[in-house]
Amino acid sequence: MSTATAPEKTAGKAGKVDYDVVIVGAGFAGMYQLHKLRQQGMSAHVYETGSDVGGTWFWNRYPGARVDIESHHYSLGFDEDLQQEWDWSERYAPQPELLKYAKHVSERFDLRKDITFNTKVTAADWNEAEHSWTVTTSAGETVSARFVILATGCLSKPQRPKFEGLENYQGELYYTSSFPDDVSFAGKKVAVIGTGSSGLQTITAIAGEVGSLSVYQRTPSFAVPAHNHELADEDREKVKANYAEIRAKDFAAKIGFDAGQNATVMAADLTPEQVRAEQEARWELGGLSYGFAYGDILVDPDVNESFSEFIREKIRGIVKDPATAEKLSPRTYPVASKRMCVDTGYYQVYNQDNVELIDINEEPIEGFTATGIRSGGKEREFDLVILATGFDAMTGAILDIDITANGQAIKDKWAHGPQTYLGLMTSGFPNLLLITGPQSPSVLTNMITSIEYDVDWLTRLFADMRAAGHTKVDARVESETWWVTANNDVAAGTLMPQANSWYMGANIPGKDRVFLPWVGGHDMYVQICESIATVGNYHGFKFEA
Ligand code: NA7
Repeated sequence: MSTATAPEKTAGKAGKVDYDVVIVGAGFAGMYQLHKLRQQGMSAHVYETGSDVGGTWFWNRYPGARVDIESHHYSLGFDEDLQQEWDWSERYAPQPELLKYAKHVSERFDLRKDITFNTKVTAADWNEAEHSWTVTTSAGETVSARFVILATGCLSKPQRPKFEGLENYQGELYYTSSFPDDVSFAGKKVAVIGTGSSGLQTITAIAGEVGSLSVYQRTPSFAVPAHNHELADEDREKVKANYAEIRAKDFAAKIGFDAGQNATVMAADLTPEQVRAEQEARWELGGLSYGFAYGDILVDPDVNESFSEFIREKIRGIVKDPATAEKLSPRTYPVASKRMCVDTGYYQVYNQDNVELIDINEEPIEGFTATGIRSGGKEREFDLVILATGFDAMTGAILDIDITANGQAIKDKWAHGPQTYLGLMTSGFPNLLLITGPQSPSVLTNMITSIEYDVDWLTRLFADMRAAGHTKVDARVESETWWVTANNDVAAGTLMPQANSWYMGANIPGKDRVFLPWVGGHDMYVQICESIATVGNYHGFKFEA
């Protein structure tokens, strides 16, 4: 690295630190980052709130929890032996298997010895004189580190709405985001609030076991069938023989996995019959591929309406009661502008006599009583209530940590939305790095692909800094402003901001409406980050020794 973009050099400022790097979070991002830093001879320590590794898959253990991207895509590709030795059992792996995989990764690379569990990082303060962070944990420990990496996950701060009287409810109450093991549903009167991916998966899994099920829906989801199935040995062998090609395609894809995207083919240029045939084919194929059939689904309102209406038609074909089918049919936002759900028999549940759907727009939830929920002036009694009410996405977990640098708090800087450079740094907070941060492609892609790319990019940054004798990196304000503007502009060119989605922060009362992930695609993001790091010599970053 030359110093063409690093004018503000001061020699030899850095003091001694406990660790080169403190990593926050032991999900796939934190684990892979730890492994890479060790390989580079850096000392790193991970703090994790949970009692084990796995992040999302440690916490989200509600019934039916399952990944919505095919297992072999949603798995780490950095180590050939790891991917050859691991056998996925189903097309879409269930949560217990994903957690087992995460544990396997931690054991295989001997990661646990550098992870402190049951410990939350509560604060981090930048020490300009020493070029280091002082990190404070919930255990009262204080350690210093040259760098802090936030591997805190995009969906890790649960949203827990303050329903009136919730504290008075005497029955069983669970959140999908922290579900206990061994909950029995048999014969019970159960309510589920929330119909995003977690709600849909829970509802589908428990409907056959409960006595009765009442679903409180605020906004219906678009769900496409998973056509999940057990994998045969020959399926696994085929994947294993082709991993190199699969990973290469995943990394080159807009969404971080190959879903047969037709990004350059526009539905508007085709006949309705051709489009219809493609919709049917994608429905039969199953999975998120449906939303990527053409390049204009999230740009052209007419094309989008055709893809929305096709799903509504499928709902009407599955759900026998027309009024229920209509309630389940999304009409207030474009398909794929909120994350679509990948279901395993969700709509069919509503043909059961013991299942009722309550549209809370017609029957607003007034609150909880000791024995149930009151909505629209009517009280229903429940033995068990499940809240599947989502997350304070992308910024929640970061802002939960009291992060300060040079008298500024990140909470204040991001009061009206995140400001990052490439989703990797926020200016004024030196040596604070983000994996799949806000304004990175992250949640609009296969998270594993995004995680691997970000970790590799950061690892190269550290190596280049070490080679150049630099101990401090920060993002330039003007580069950050450019990236934030680009992020908003690209999003504004799509239909995505029309939805009241967690992508927009719209699910959290009081959160500013800002489109949080980079919508320009993983492929373009990689091109930008690569050119900035190599051709641009880390243009937009400034370094000091
Ligand atoms: P989501 O997708 O944010 O779903 C949360 C659901 O809870 C959604 O239907 C919300 O309705 C509903 N919700 C939230 N707050 C309330 C209140 N106060 N009252 C009633 N209903 C409410 O989270 P998930 O955990 O299901 O999925 C997150 C991601 O995980 C998913 O996208 C996949 O990527 C995997 P709303 O739609 O906001 O009207």
